Amino acid sequence: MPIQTNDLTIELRGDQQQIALITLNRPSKRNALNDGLVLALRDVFQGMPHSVRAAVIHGNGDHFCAGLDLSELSERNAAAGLHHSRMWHHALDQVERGPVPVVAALHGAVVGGGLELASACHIRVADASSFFALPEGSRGIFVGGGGSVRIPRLIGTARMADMMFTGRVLSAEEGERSGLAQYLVPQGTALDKALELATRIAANAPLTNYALMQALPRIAEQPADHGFFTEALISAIVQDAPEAKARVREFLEGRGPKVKKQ
Ligand code: 1HE
Repeated sequence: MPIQTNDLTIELRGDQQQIALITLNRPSKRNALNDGLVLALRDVFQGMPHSVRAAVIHGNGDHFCAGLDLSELSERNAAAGLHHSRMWHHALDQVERGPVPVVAALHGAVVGGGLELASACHIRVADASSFFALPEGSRGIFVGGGGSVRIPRLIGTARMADMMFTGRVLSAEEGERSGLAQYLVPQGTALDKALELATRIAANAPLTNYALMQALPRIAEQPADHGFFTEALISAIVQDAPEAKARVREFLEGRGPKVKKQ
């Protein structure tokens, strides 16, 4: 049964309700993120049902997301702006470091705060209609939803600076080539592909997914020597789980899946 919270819908899918399909549902405003929608995103991830093992976020209508709702920007002073940005950080942190891996299904505009939201997800699938931009540069503002941290990790500082300095709009192909999206699929198929990936992710041992979400990004920020040590700790914990032992045993007994060329 779908749960409706303002402009955000959550629907549980799969035979064990293990997939959460989260829909930005404000198509008349191109899914622009007003405060209510950002807070609803936070609440959805904080209150994720225990059955859920992976989530997909997509946008209703012709676009994934037009970014910050600019109509709420005008009267904000510096202090309010600071708190507003921190509110976005907190909400998108629930996506990135929250309970489950998240796949973003992208189409149409993935711009400004919409790109910041997509960057907080763990995998991005773009269909051929997708385009990526950071119009903050030309609007006289700056990213405030974690984009300056997350986007350079995907595409590098130089590409992000180019997008903001020049208003460059990347096509779906350019987005995929530069690292904004990990999958490029035909128009209209991003959601299907994202659901397929989420179903695969949901079948992993939960501790493996936990390590990928919590340890991998932290290791990437550590000096190499610390990273190797953290890796040893987390890999020891993950392999100790009964589920890991059972999966390895299945393979050794000829029952586990082999790695197949795609
Ligand atoms: C909006 C917004 C919005 C659309 N805030 N209302 N983001 C931007 O600078 C992108 C601004 N939007 C656009 O460039 C275009 O709307 C799109 C390329 C996304 C889509 O174009 P289109 O032709 O399909 O739609 P439209 O006719 O431009 O917009 C339809 C309606 O949505 C219209 O309202 P209406 O009442 O006249 O029907 C638009 O005003 C409204 N709309 N986008 C408010 N963003 C944490 S900091 C993040 C900082 C940022 O994200 S800055 C970048 C903001």
